[in-house]
Amino acid sequence: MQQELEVWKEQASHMWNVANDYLREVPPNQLYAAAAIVVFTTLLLLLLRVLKRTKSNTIVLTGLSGSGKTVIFYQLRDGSTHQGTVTSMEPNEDTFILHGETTKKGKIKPVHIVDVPGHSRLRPKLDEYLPQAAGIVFVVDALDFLPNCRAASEYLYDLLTKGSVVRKKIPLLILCNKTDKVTAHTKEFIRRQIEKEMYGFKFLNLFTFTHLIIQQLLHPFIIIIAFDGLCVRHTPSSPPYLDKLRVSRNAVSDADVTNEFTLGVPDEPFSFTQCANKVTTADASGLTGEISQLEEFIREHVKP
Ligand SMILES: Nc1nc2c(ncn2[C@@H]2O[C@H](COP(=O)(O)OP(=O)(O)OP(=O)(O)O)[C@@H](O)[C@H]2O)c(=O)[nH]1
Ligand SMILES: [Mg+2]
Repeated sequence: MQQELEVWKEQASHMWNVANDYLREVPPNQLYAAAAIVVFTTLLLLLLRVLKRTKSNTIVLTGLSGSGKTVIFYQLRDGSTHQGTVTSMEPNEDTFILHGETTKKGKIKPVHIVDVPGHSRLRPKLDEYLPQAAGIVFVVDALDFLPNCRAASEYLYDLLTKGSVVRKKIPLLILCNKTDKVTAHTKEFIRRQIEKEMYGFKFLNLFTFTHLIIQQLLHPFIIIIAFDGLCVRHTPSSPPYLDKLRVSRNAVSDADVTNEFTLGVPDEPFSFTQCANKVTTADASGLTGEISQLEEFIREHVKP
């Protein structure tokens, strides 16, 4: 054992001497350049690893209360509805491999799904999850759509004008749920109706904007307005006259007074194609497990 160690030591010292002789022959400049390349490549590889790791795998499910988010959450995770749900009072979140992919071979990246309740009191919770979202799924009840069209459009408008959503251009899917019922509206119809509703908001925004200027002239209220044709920025606190205005007009979204961006192109009917975010539509039935279009959207934005 001792002898083997001696032989090994001798070999190591011989190799060290050879390496030293070689390095002495190489000009110092070449040595520095080689060292710099090694350091640079190591740093680059580390950076790529970190970037790859920080790529979000979060998909946020949002939409009005009763649209079917929790049923969809369970379908994605367990492939079942857990025999019905009740109105959620807390966000539901978990990280898992989609149930539809559990039989697939190879390494599959788990997805972090967050189901944020639609109750207006719980909606502020959404702001905690949006900054890390790789995609947003806005669930719409395609069955009971018309009576809820305005409320859904306002909620969607609010989402699509949030700084955290617009700046990161988070893709958004309008998921028309409950298509198992024959009386459910089509995704094309739902998209058109929401666009029409939002076109109405655009006029109201202009109205609000004019009021802001008038009030700015009348009150020593500190307000920053940057108007570049599409975008209006102002202080987040809403002056009382705007609340009155909102009540009287009955349809101005909360987004008008709190969000940093507005939607649309002047003199053109509103269309989702004008949004900074990519907005697409899909059908689903959480109840019967028809969620393949949703799974496609998830996998498009959270690579397996
Ligand atoms: N027919 C039909 N009913 C559905 C479908 N998905 C959900 N529902 C029903 O719609 C109701 C509301 O579903 P939830 O998943 O609790 O709705 P939610 O969006 O989570 O509601 P909140 O938690 O209040 O935000 C339940 O009674 C479900 O059974 C569907 O695809 N088809
Ligand atoms: Mg729920």
